[in-house]
Amino acid sequence: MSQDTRSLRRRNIIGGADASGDAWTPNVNPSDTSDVIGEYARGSASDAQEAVAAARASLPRWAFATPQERADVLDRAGDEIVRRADELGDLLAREEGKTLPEARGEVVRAGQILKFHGGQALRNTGEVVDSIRPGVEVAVTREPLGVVSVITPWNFPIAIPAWKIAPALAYGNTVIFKPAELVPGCAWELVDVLRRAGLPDGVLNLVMGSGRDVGPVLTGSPEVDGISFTGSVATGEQILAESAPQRTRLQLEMGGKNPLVVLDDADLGVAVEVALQGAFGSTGQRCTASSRLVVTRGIHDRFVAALTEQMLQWRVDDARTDGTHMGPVVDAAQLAQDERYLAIARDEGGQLIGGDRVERSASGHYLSPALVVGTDNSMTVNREEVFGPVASVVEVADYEEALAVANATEFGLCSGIVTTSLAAASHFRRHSLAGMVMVNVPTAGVDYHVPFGGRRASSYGPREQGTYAKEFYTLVKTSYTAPGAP
Ligand code: UN1
Repeated sequence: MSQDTRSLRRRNIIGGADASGDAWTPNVNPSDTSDVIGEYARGSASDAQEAVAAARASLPRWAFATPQERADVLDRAGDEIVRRADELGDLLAREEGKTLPEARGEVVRAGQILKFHGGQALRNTGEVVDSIRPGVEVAVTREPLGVVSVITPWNFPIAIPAWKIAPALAYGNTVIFKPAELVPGCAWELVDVLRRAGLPDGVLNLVMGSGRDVGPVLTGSPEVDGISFTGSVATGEQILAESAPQRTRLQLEMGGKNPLVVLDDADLGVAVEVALQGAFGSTGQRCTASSRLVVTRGIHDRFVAALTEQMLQWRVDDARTDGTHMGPVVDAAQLAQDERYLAIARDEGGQLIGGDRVERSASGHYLSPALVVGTDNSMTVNREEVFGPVASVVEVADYEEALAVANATEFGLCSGIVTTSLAAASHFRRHSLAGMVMVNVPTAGVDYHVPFGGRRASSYGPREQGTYAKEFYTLVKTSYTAPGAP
């Protein structure tokens, strides 16, 4: 590690300027905990208050900016992110631990998201309708929601911030952005790119730090009109309770316990590949991960054998080493949580394959992919989100039982099925109680131009992404005009 890197310090960005402050959090590489990327500001409640005030003050300027100005900023920023995909992908892999190809892909996706919403800024169309009264015209238009708190998790350090911030800006809102403490590096770069792309001061404010310190201001202030949050169910429910008295508009994306159904008629190669990527891609640290593999009897043993064989060949290593299939777990606390769930799964009667600590030359949080076989759907590992490289297998008799097990969860983010039967695929698409249904593709890894979100305990509020993002980020106005005297 070079001396330069050691001395890297990044401040919060409030009102367009570097904020003062003297509390810092080291940004540690989970592949090599001796590698400190830099020190990032740990904001206070008063920083958060200043950021809310700056966002409020700049709202008229941005809410009435031309769509062209908003489009240009987002488009320029998107171009820069795509151009710097190698460099930013390296930073992402280094601070979060997903592999370089995964990290680079996420950076490119973030750039594409910014450019997509740049285009959307120019398409904020409304409706003009004849009134039921003669001589009156009715117009339905969309105005910015206002000041929005964007609170993001550590597992997609640039794509999730991009898919919340880009539509917020496209529709004329101002933002206070609070990234997860573990991944301030990509967050800072994203804000820096956007400010250099021409965003006026105060439109996008960055408050890094602990949720305990800055969260109550960002979620409880009467000056905040909306909160877009992705993270745990517990935090989401706390935000729901704390923001209710202010009637703040909410968009909450929380956990998942996503089923992947594998039917007897599936192509075995497709089933194994879809399960591997869905369960263990990004170290399984995705709310869209396929964590419950619901497999019919006729293919169960062949599927488990083939999946195990592939899984045991996966190389778990430094996220930035060539040939690594799976990077480390994000930190020691998450690793302890993963291992706790593996112990519970074993105690409740599951048989564990893999799930071992792995030693590498550098000290990182390495865990090999884990498959728990012989489980039933009532076991803890099938009810609670682990958020690690852990999948369990539930054997079922037939499609009907598979569908019932798939739907028997308090969550409802996504679901998948691997089958060659059009009838089964069509039935599953209609009857799955999830917000997103995947047929013969992994449950994780979504497109950015279509809606994202789930049902039940997974999601609350309007959908994210694509054209649907405007439902959260705009207020509808219906105006009646009588041009002349009646
Ligand atoms: C994806 O699977 O492409 O936190 C995205 C998460 C989700 C994003 C998943 N909100 O894992």
